[in-house]
Order: sequence, then structure tokens, then C-alpha cells
Amino acid sequence: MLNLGILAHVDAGKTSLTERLLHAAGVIDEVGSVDDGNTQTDTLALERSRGITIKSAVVSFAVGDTTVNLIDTPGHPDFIAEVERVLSVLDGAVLVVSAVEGVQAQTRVLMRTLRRLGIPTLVFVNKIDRRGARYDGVLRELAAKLSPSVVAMGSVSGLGTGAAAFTPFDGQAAFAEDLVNVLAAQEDALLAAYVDDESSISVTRLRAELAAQTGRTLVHPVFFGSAVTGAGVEALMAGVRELLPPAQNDPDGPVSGTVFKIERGPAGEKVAYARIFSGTLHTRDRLHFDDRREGRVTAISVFDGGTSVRGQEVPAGRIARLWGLTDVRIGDRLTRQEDQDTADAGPGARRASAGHFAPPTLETVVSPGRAADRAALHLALSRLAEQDPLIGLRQDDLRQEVSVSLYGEVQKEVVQATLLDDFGLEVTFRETTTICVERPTGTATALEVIGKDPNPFAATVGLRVEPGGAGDPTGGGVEFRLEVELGSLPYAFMSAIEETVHETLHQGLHGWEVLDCVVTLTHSGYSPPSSVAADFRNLVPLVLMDALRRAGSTVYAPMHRFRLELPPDTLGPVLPVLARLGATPRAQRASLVEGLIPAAKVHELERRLPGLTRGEAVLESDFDRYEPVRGPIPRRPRSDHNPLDRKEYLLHVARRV
Ligand SMILES: Nc1nc2c(ncn2[C@@H]2O[C@H](COP(=O)(O)OP(=O)(O)OP(=O)(O)O)[C@@H](O)[C@H]2O)c(=O)[nH]1
Ligand SMILES: [Mg+2]
Repeated sequence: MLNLGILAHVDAGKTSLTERLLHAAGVIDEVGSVDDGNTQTDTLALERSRGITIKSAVVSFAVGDTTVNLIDTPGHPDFIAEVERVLSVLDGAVLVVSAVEGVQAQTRVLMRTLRRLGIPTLVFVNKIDRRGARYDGVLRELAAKLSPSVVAMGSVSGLGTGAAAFTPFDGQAAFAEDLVNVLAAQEDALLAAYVDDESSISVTRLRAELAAQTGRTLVHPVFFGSAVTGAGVEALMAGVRELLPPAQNDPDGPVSGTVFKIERGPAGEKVAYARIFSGTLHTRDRLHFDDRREGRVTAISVFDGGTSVRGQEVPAGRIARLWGLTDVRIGDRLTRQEDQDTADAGPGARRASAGHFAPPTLETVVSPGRAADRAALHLALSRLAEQDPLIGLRQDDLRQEVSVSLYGEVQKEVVQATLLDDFGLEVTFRETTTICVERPTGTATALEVIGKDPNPFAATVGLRVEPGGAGDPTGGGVEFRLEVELGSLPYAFMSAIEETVHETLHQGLHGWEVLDCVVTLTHSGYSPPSSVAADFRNLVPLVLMDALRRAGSTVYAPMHRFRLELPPDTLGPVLPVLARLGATPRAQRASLVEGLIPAAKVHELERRLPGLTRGEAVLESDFDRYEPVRGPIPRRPRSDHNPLDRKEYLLHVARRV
């Protein structure tokens, strides 16, 4: 069993390659095409009409006695969240690069993440049939930009023509020497033996060592080919079988799995895609999810040769579709009641825990075309958020508006089209704005004592707010600490305080989420029997915002790193535009500008470049970091009734009492 992801930048040919692999494995008789909209994995109407992948999709085939679950992922950076969720369930990956376009910004982001997570990865250089396809140049780029430990697995003839072919190296002396050079960098014994006597190292030994080092992500074998003509696809298949380590999961252990995708069936029923890491899951099993939610599995299906097959059980190592888990969410870990204490976290659980890519940095207000559709819109967006939690619905009760977070304009168009096609809702978007974050500027405290005017609640709360140690808002969340004794408050009050601290900091002084922040409970008190948890829930926001106001809050805006290639004679007109958009070029040659640009301005730069450069500019950009905002502070309107102004709030409370 091998769960294999296909990853790449947009249009590299992932879906076409998936189709080819299915064909080579005998699962399909005819190779579908993205351009004709009839592939196995681009099944959504929107994917077929646009010719891009939006959702990840699973198909299955066999090579030798290994069953491979292949997960085709979207390459457009707007859909990076789909890739994110898939990473937690992979045993290996094929990273596709185009032989013409070479290594892109997105390719680098993906490889960095695959290596960090220790996911064994083969590289497939696709499109060798296209005019402008390169071999040596791409290999050099791979070594320079992705990883120095790449090793070509064969040679190419007829490059750039429909007859382009890939011939695997077999036992050739030059290949053996290349292999030794790459492999010996990690394994001294190998080099010593080789220096001793070249002929003492058999090709078999080298290939075994190559598989071992690939499995430990020390080395990345590189194949070349074409998903359109099928060149190199057999060799890639052989490489997958020989070089990627299959799942090592124990079907007799305690049940543990991770949910990475959710969709709705034809009757609106929820279907969860889960990778099982340990144990064997059966229908009618009662499962626990995170946050004490639970549910019972009513039906199971697994992927098998192009279709999915109903069954009564699914063993460790496989991916299954599960019915009946109404409350399950993406990212949940599944365990069985009886296994609760013994189920180990497993690799999936570890990988699933944190975000590997940058969070969405844009948001927009969505409004229904007709006022009467407001409730229907909210329901539809909740459905979309269930499949894509990073959409991050934000309901603004005061203004009766709902906003979603986004990665970019393409995702926005897809949300709009999905609302129309699947839910019959016509919507408009307000202008896209960037999502900023806040971080305390200094340290300050605030205190409200029970029975002391103007505190109307039966609770004492003192809090200190200070910046976290990460020094930058991406580095840390909100940490809650105690300076009072743990036993000094009933547990329910203590947890009410902690929960409310986290809730309150979703919106800081300027309305943005507060990150990299430490909140310490310095005072606490209650008066039995009149104090209830609600007293603490009401008082904490008041004290916390008071402390935050005294500490001050710095607003940070997301910045992209960009790399702009352009004809040298167009640099003159482009530079002032960059300056106007707030970009700060760091490195510059006549035909290359690199630097930072506010995420908010990337779209505008993309729009203006073709006119300024005769359409010859190539812009790469991806999220780099948050930086303190210079100039006017962007505010996000607060979406709740939380007290910002203490006096006004207390008057409000007094009036209510
Ligand atoms: N000439 C040539 N064209 C290819 C090859 N592979 C893919 N294409 C074309 O490239 C375009 C994109 O192919 P896809 O398979 O959709 O690429 P993808 O990586 O799945 O794209 P996204 O999922 O949207 O990121 C299509 O027009 C394909 O026909 C190839 O090997 N040679
Ligand atoms: Mg695709």
C-alpha cells in the first residue's frame, strides 16, 4: 500500500500525468485529456470547464503487488489549502516540473515542505515533447533551487519534439559514478568502498542505497517524460515501485486515522475521506474526533482500480470514504472509544497539527443578490467552509454581513461560480482587502475587583498582556499563563477565563486577530455561591481589552517576496510603479528585480505588468512574512458586541441590569 501525492505548480501536468499512470496500470483503456474535460480526477463541472484542478481527488491502481492510492492535487496557489490537507496522509510524492518553465516559486514552496515533513519525493520533469523543453538546464535548476541531492535516472532523446523519449540509465559506468557521488555525500562507507575498488560496488547495491536514501528524503531521483505522449511514464511507474517505501502500518493496532477531505454525497450526506494509520476500522464502529465530538460509521468504501468499492472494514495504510460521521471536520483524528488511551499519535497526527503553508491573507464581504437569500447564503457558505476550513467564515452580527478569507482572485471566482452552480445563489463581493494581524507593542496590566465600582460582575480578574517571544506574529499564537494558584478558582471558572481570553483576542484593538501574545492571570476571585462562569465570561473581555489598550497594539500587514524577470529596457517604467505600490526591491539586475511587496498590491502589479513590459514579464510571488504597517493603520470593523470602550460598555451593562 502506497499513498502517493502528485504535486506541482499550476499547469505542470499533474492531472494529465495521473491519467497516464492510470492508463499504464491498465485501470482505464483510454487516456482522457484536461483540454477535453474528460479526466478521471478533474470531475467537478468547474474543473472541466476551466481546465484547472480545484479539489484534490483520489484514484487507485496497482504496480506489481503494491496498491497505490494516487492523490491528484491543485497547483494554483489559491488552492494551496487542498495540498496542505493532503500532506498529512502521504507516504510519498511525485513533484512535477515542466521541462519548459522549469522550477517555479510554487515548486520551491512545495519541495521545501515535502523535505521538512520527510515525505520521500521523486521528481518528474514533464512536457519534454514541447518546444523549448530542456534537460541539462532543468537539472541544474533543480540542483540549485530545490535540493543539491537530485540524481537523473535516465537520458532524453528528441527533446522538444513529439518523438521525445526517455531512456533509463542501466548499469552504465557514468550513471554508477553519478550515483556514488550523490549517495556518498550521505553515506561515507559507500565512498570508501568505491574508492577502494570501483567494481566492488554492484549496481544492485547502489540501487538499494538509492531507495534507502530516497526513503529518508536525502536524495531525489529525477525522471523525464511527457504526460501527453506517455514518454517516461513506464519508467516513473517502475521508480515509484522500486524507490518509494510503502506504508508501514499495523492493522492489528489501536484504530487511528486522519480526515483530510470532506464532501457531500448526492443526497447531501456528509462523506469523510480518512487515511487509516493504525488498526482496522469497521462499519458500526463508534469513533471519537477532536474536541469530544463523536459519531458512528454507517458505511465504508475504499479506492480500488479507478472506482470505489463498498466494504465492511478498512485496514491501516489505506484511504477510505466514511459515511455517518455527521459532526466530523477536516483535520480531525479518529480513534475508537476502547483505543482512546493506547492509540499513538502516528505520523499523520503529527503532520496534521500545524499549517505548513502561509494562511490566507485576503478577505472579502459576500452579499446575496437578493436580500431574501441571506439565510440561504449563510448555509451555503458554511457548507463550503466545511470542505475548506480556511475559508474562515466571519459573521458580522452588527452589520448583518458575512465575509470569507481567501488566497486570491481565482479562488474568489470559484467560490462565486460554486454558489451559483450548486446553490443557485447569485452573489457579489465587496472589494478584496488584506487580512492584517496585531501584536501587543508593550506590557500592561488591568484589574477589576469584585464588588468595587464600576465592576458589575461577581468576579475578580487581573490580567497582564505582553508580546510573545517569537518577535513576529507568524511565530506564535496566544499563550495563557497563571500567576494565581491553580486551585484558587473552581475549574469551570478557570476554563471560562482561558476560553474567553482566546475568543476575545480574535479581534484586537484594531479589529484584527492578536498573535504572538502572552496573557497572564495575575488576580482572581469569586464569591460563593453567587458567582457563575458567565461573570467571568463577561468580565474577561473588559479587563483584557483594557490591558491591551494600555500595552498598545501594533498592526502587521502580510508581505510577499517577489521575483520579477523583465526585458532590460522596461526596467525604467516599472521601477516607479513598484515604488508606488510600496514594493522594496532588495536585489536588482537589468533584467531581474527581487524584493518585498505588500500582499494587497500583488494583484494590481500583475494587472499592470503586461502593459509595461509588452507582456514579457514573469512575476513570481509568495507570502514571506508580516511586517509592521507604516502609515495609516488599517482597521477591521469589529464584528461582535465585545466591549472596546470600557465606559460605554459598563453603561450598557448598567442599563441592562
Ligand atoms: N505538450 C505537453 N502538454 C502537456 C503535457 N502535460 C500536460 N500538458 C498540457 O498542459 C496543460 C495543463 O495540464 P494539466 O494536467 O491540467 O496540469 P495540472 O498540473 O493538473 O494543472 P492544475 O491542476 O490546474 O494545477 C493542459 O493543456 C495539458 O494538455 C505534456 O507532457 N506535454
Ligand atoms: Mg490538475
